[in-house]
Amino acid sequence: MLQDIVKIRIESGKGGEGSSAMYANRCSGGDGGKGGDVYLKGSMHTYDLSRFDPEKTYKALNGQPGQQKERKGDKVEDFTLLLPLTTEVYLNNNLIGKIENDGQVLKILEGGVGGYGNATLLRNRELRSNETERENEKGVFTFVLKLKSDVIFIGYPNAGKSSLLNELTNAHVKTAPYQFTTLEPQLGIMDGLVLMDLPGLIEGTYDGKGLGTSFVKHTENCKLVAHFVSLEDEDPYQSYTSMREEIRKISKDMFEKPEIVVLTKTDLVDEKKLAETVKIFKDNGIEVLSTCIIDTDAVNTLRNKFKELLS
Ligand SMILES: Nc1nc2c(ncn2[C@@H]2O[C@H](COP(=O)(O)OP(=O)(O)OP(=O)(O)O)[C@@H](O)[C@H]2O)c(=O)[nH]1
Ligand SMILES: [Mg+2]
Repeated sequence: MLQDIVKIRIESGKGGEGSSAMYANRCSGGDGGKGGDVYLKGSMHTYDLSRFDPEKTYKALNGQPGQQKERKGDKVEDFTLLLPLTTEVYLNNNLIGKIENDGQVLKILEGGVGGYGNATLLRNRELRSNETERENEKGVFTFVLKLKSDVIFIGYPNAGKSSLLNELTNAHVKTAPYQFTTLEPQLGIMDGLVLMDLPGLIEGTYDGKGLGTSFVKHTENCKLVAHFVSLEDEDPYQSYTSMREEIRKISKDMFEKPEIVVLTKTDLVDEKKLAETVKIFKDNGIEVLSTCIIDTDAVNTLRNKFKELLS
């Protein structure tokens, strides 16, 4: 399963303890060092959130204790968690940031400052050996991965979405002559454009039938919807309108995005049915293309159409 949401506890490091060392009968203990801060960093080499264990607390190192001869505790390394692109970051359910670019850094927790050594306390009588100084910061963070793509592939199961993703891109997604072969979003790259094949939708997906709607968050960032309709269907235009109705219920945002209809499996129908079907879509003002995985020219036409619509 694509791990696209996770909730974890994170803590920065506590400040190091102040030293109470004596040297030649004199207070000579140094201050504790600062605890580690916590950062999030975008990485294009991590693809999901499966590395995070919701049972675990992620914690930066504590600051080093102060040393004698007024030496301050050593600085510890900060703690950095790598996140895939694009990940939204929530603290107690409030959005506090978005990791969108490789190398982008977001500081989320500040390490505690070190406690006072006895030398500092002696010089500054107003200070007290205040343990709370060493307090670290803590929080429950939720990461939500929203995959980024240029085009999303939607349609009924078995329409041929994954087969075309494999033809158009570097992807090797499983295809099969039965429904719901694709269980989670699949990405492929076509001439620098990201195409995302989604699990098949059916009437009632919105009400929890089929594979559900948890994929919807991955559609937010896309620019174009490719709506696949199989010419095997008895009435492809009816299939199309039923699916549009379902999409409208699932996500208004997805419903309103620019869309192109791709009629698939042209090899399975005669010229007459193909021409009639294309005409019905065009008469209704819908942008439509027809294709088949063994027709290289038609696949290339589809490739160029995507590029044209996105340029
Ligand atoms: N004859 C013919 N069969 C095709 C064509 N495209 C795909 N198929 C077949 O149709 C079946 C379904 O294809 P998939 O690509 O798995 O369909 P899908 O839309 O991804 O299906 P789900 O993952 O279940 O949503 C497979 O057996 C494919 O080999 C085509 O152009 N012509
Ligand atoms: Mg599929």
